[in-house]
Amino acid sequence: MIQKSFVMMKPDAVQRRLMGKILSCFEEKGLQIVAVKLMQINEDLAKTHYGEHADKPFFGSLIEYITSSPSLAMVIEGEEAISTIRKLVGATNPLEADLGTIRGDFAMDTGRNIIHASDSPDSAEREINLFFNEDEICDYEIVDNKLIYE
Ligand code: IDP
Ligand code: MG
Repeated sequence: MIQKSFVMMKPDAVQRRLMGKILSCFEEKGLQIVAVKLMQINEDLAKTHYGEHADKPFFGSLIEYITSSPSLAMVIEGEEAISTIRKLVGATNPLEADLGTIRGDFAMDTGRNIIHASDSPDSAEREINLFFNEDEICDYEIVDNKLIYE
């Protein structure tokens, strides 16, 4: 099933000038970028986005991290995009993430794990709506899809 997922390069990815490299991981896999926005996330938005973690001991430092500098918010589309992107991103703790994954290759610390990706269809829908207006998401035919999919 074709799905859309919400993906966000966190402030450390932007600061470390990794945006191009990480975007290439998704493009080279055959996924389709349908929205991109560099944005300074404010405290309210960060707290809403990470609401499920409000009671965790790391919540305060997570909000500080996510609001510290701009993030690159994206919507990425493709066959089974939500689980496929979670696999590309790798485990939450970069030291446990397999090599070849984005966190496994580019990060060292759970508190600086450079990227977010939706973990289910429900969270994808919630997060896409939280960060993007409908008219910011491009619905377009990408010509090489006939080479990517049978
Ligand atoms: P996920 O990003 O892989 O879905 P979650 O468990 O949903 O992982 O946690 C959300 C984010 O909160 C993580 O990506 C990471 O930035 C941060 N985080 C999670 N656990 C810890 C921790 O133990 N210490 C510091 N930050 C954490
Ligand atoms: Mg999560």
